Amino acid sequence: MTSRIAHPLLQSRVMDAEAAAALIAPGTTVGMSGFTGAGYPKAVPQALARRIEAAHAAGDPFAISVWTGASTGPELDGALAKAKGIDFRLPYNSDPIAREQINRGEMNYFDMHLSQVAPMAWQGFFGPLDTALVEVTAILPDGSLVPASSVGNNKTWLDRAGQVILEVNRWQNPALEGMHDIYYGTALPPHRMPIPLVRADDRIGQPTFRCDPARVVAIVETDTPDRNLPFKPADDCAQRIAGHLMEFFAHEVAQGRLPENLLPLQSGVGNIANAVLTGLIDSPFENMTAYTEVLQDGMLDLLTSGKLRMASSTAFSLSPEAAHALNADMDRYRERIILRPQEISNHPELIRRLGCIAMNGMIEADIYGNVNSTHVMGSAIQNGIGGSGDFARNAYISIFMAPSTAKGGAISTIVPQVSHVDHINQDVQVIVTEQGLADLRGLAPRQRACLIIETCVHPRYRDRLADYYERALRDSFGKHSPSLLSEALAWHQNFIATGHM
Ligand code: 0RQ
Repeated sequence: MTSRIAHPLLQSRVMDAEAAAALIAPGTTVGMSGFTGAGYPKAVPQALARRIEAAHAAGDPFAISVWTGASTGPELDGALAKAKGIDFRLPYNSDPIAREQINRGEMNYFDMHLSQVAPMAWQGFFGPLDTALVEVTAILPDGSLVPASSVGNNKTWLDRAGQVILEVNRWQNPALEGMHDIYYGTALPPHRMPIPLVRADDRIGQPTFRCDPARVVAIVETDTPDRNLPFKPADDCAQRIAGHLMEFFAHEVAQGRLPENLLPLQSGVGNIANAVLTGLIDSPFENMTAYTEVLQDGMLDLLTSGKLRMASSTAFSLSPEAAHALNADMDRYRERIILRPQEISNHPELIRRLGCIAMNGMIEADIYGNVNSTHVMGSAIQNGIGGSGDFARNAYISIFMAPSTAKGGAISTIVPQVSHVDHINQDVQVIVTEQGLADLRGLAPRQRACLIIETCVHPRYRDRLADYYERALRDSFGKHSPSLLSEALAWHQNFIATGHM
């Protein structure tokens, strides 16, 4: 039972999930592991949810603040949200139950750049961290911890928390040991030093987390897989987006603006991003590298194909089949995958230095190239900005992609004005839909508008958008970024009123 816990003192801290959950008090803050459905604690959050439900049934208030790396799984966000046990959440959520509560105004959600979570926690902006609840693969004889399938903010939670609860998950492959690179050199101003990483495959840290065994109050053993959701097979739309991007990359190489093996790739969450990576398998590009935050099926396939030499990430986000393939061949992948803390995987200094090619999904873009990644109809959160802002602003090329319509064509993803801005036009260099790719680099707002309308908009909406733009050009208060203020958000208002833009 305790073979994964090689530290004698820590063996004596093993208990069941109920006993561990009893150590988390109402009103406290828990820093949990977990990033895009990988490496999150699975037993204690569910036991805590049961405890919270019992407290509520007895008429007692009980809620906690939850900090994580990014999204987790139904056993964590889902269970705690269902119990109405979270009153504050940061920094990224994709759980549908939590999303509903956030959008009903019942849960406070601080959606923030993923690279900034750890530094801000160190600065003390968020208040004290009472408990770190972290899933690990194993505990070594010296008490150091072998991370699991994500690193996220775990180093910071383990360093900062008043007490530590560990879940040792036997499902996590012991051969993960040695894959991680945990950097302990970050500091706050005025003591910050350059981070000594100059290539995507540099290792600058150590393979394990440090953790003083005296601060570990509970260890729970588990055996449950990560969330591991399947991806949709790439449909015609995703394949066309991937095709436009392959052409663009080939063109950039031909122009001498990208090397033949491209530059370190960053790829965001979702089915389109996954399809683009799969598209790269049949591309002429060899010996590629990735410096990204989430490693999806497409990237694993790219590694397997040999086209991708190595990938640096902070987490996996795999389908059950891909997780199985990874686990079956972990010794081989360990040489070519590095998992780092998210403050390093998403660090602006490193993204800028490496010259990443950032490829992220979007909800909508406007004719000037402002991008909304997070909000539906200006007020309902979908997921969060995640790492898209860290990468978009600092990338060598910043690309946003989406189908040109959503909800069966009722919505145009290219609109007169975005209903919420995550990425200002200065951070958006390329927009691609299945209709085409707009390279916006070096273009002024009016030039951008013409190119986006001509290239990216679905034919069903093109004439209306061109008409809006022409009238804006004629009647707008200023002519730098022409806009009809009373009409710019009318498409969204139409959708809310009629179900169609
Ligand atoms: O809703 O599920 O109810 O049908 O939004 O859209 O088309 O499934 O696309 O999975 O690629 O996600 C921007 C959300 C795209 C994602 C976003 C509706 C659509 C559907 C999802 P349904 P799709 P994807 C690194 C990078 C921010 C974080 C980020 C995201 C749902 O890419 O969260 O980039 N990005 N992180 O129907 C209304 C529109 C819509 C719309 C789509 N214009 N209006 N609804 N939808 N467009 C990783 C991390 O940071 C962890």
